[in-house]
Amino acid sequence: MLKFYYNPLSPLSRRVWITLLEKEIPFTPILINLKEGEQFKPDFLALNPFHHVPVIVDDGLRVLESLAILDYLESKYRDRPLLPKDVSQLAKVRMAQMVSNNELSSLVIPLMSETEDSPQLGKAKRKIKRILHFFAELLAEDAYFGGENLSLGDIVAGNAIVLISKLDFDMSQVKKIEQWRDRLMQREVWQQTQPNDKQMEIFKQTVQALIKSQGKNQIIHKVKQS
Ligand SMILES: N[C@@H](CCC(=O)N[C@@H](CS)C(=O)NCC(=O)O)C(=O)O
Repeated sequence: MLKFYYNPLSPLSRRVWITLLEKEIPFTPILINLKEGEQFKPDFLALNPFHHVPVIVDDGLRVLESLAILDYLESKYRDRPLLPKDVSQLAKVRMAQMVSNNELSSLVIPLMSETEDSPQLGKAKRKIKRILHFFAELLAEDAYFGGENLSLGDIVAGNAIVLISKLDFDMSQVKKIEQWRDRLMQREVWQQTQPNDKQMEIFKQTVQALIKSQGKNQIIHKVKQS
């Protein structure tokens, strides 16, 4: 059976976790305790020399990098497709994925580390708002980025948006995105995989400890590579 190396507090693991569950692919979860440094153990480094979760091993094939894993799962497991056939819908799904990755993900760091009066926090919030308006434009009148059905774009972008909401960003500024987020959160798989308040607290403390030990720019750089 497919093995899934993950940590439930890792937003990038969650992309893969949600995809596995939404596609109803059977898997064995293997928890990697990042706080205890299990990602640096030789057995795990043999799977991922860059010491990151998520990783999957399927039929003897090891795949790392969350987006590469999503593409692999979609190509191999054809049931419950998460990519639309229509080319313009597909372009929207890909844009949602890439904008989340390249523009949005790193903005989580200032939300967790800057004080209310910091100019960096104001700048991050303004950029998030710009991204939300762009997502609203992509969604247009559809329920999801891929049209009427959930897509990989919704999983990647939605996962980041739910996290940002949990960091007290006011989503009601862009109603269409707030409603889309609520639509995602009505799905059983999303309720099952999103962190509760206690887990969010642990996540924040872990990121703050990383910022303290490695510096904010280093962490932002790492998130940008995700
Ligand atoms: N580009 C990778 C990044 C994965 C990544 O940064 N994972 C984090 C958790 S969200 C991790 O494993 N951090 C532990 C470490 O780097 O030691 C991906 O998209 O899969």
